[in-house]
Amino acid sequence: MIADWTPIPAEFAQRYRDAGYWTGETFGEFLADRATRFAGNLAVVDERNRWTYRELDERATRMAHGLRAHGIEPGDRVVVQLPNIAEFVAVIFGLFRLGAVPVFALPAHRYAEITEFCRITEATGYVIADRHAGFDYRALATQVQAENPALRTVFVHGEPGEHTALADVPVNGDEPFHTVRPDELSFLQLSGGSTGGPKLIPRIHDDYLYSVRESAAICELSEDTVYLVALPVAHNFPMSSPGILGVLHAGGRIVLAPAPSPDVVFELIQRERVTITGVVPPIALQLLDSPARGQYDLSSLDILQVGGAKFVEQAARRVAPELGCRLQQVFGMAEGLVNYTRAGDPDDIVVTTQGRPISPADEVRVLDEDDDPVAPGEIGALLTRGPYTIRSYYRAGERGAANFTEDGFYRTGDLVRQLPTGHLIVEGRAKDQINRGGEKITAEEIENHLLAHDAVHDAAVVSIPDDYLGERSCAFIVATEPVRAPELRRFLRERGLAAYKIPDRIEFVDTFPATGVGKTSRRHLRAELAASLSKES
Ligand code: OOB
Repeated sequence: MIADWTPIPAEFAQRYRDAGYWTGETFGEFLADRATRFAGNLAVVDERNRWTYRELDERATRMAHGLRAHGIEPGDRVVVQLPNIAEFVAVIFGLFRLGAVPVFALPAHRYAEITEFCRITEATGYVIADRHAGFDYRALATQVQAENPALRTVFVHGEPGEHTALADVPVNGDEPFHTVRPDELSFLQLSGGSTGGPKLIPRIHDDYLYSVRESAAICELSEDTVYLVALPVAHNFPMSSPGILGVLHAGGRIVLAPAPSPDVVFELIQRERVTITGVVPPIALQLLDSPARGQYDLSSLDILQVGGAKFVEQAARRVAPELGCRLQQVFGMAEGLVNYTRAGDPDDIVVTTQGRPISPADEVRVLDEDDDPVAPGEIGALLTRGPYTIRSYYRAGERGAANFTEDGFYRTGDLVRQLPTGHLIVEGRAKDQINRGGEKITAEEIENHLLAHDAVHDAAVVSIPDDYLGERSCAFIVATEPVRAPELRRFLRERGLAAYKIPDRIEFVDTFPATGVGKTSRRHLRAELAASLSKES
């Protein structure tokens, strides 16, 4: 039998334990411990709830008992797709306690993505909200369930329709839970990916909690921390960099924002005396440019973290003087490696670099096209290996193998320069991905959907520079019969593609540029099309 994924090899694991990086802590345990230490402190705040640590811990335990009563077993995969609400925290800690494995989906995902997650993981449960941002997730769930026989139960926050009400799930119980091992699969996170369909990232308690603890230390979190979740909570950045897990680990307070608009964010910073939040560059720009800013008291805000996509220096320089807080750049990836600028870094480093790795054990290689090291300070492809970076994707087989070297380095697909201080500057990308304001789009995935249309002979998806989002997407189409852009967009939406993946621009061409002899290289084709587009703009 082929294993689902390749763990970090035993000799490395031992090294990480000996160094004190992997401590054997698990998610379920750490929350129980914090519930005793910080019992009466507020842990989670959203529009409707204010839960203390004790309350969160009790809710997680009751959720675990209830999920078990509904047939969810240790090791089962459960797709969790919830908006930024307190129940998200109760559900994931319920699953952790039970030893079941959350699969983190984003609210923007639709049929095409969710059905893939269910198919790959053979999920037995799917947790949704009834409606959110004008979309009814119950109908989506019914459709997904029809094609995934393993998916037994859909749990709905709100009106359940034909499914199971999440509110009815929690129960008291005293049957003990399966003992969760720290080297067990703890959850599956999503990869932006660069080839093929979505890829799932297997993380274990030991490796993830190491990154969480160190992130909390780097960001100087404490019991006094109030962290605003402005991004979708299931994304790796607000989850663990230091995110909700870092904050709970430190005994601080999580405040969940229902949307990342300036008014909502400013209002919550003022009302809850928020000390730190993390956003993607377009949101940082909105906060900087919002005329409403002056009407709010933002004096509690100490750190604005910006990451997920490149934050240009010009904007980075505005943060401290205009928002009155410190900027921290975060360059991370759900596969592992996370870089931060630090409190003691000179201002120039903070505004011009994307930080340096969390751990002294993070191995970083900057390589040329032949996989040879570039001269110090030169641009090259970033590869990494370390105590919290995966060695394989989950159930990806051959498809995933190209992303790793024989000796276990992950090919990030990012082009970087490294300073003598260890700080990395992200200079571009070698992977066929579009980074649309932090939301990652795989060119190949969209092309495959376009190719399914009868009128499409060939398709190439490229990025176009954009002042606000950093990049937008453009699909070049060679058509076999007349077809218009709105029809193609509608076609993609009907296939159930998340809205952020629908091409912003669609260009029709007679042929694609020739790419030399032999096999057509999509990589070169995309590069050529992107170059001609940026010349034009
Ligand atoms: C974060 O994670 P993912 O998995 O959504 O995306 C990772 C990719 C990186 O490989 C890089 O291409 C890009 O997103 N990226 C950045 C960046 N931060 C991420 N590119 C330039 N500058 C940055 N600061 O995006 C993520 C995970 C944890 C913490 C923060 C971000």
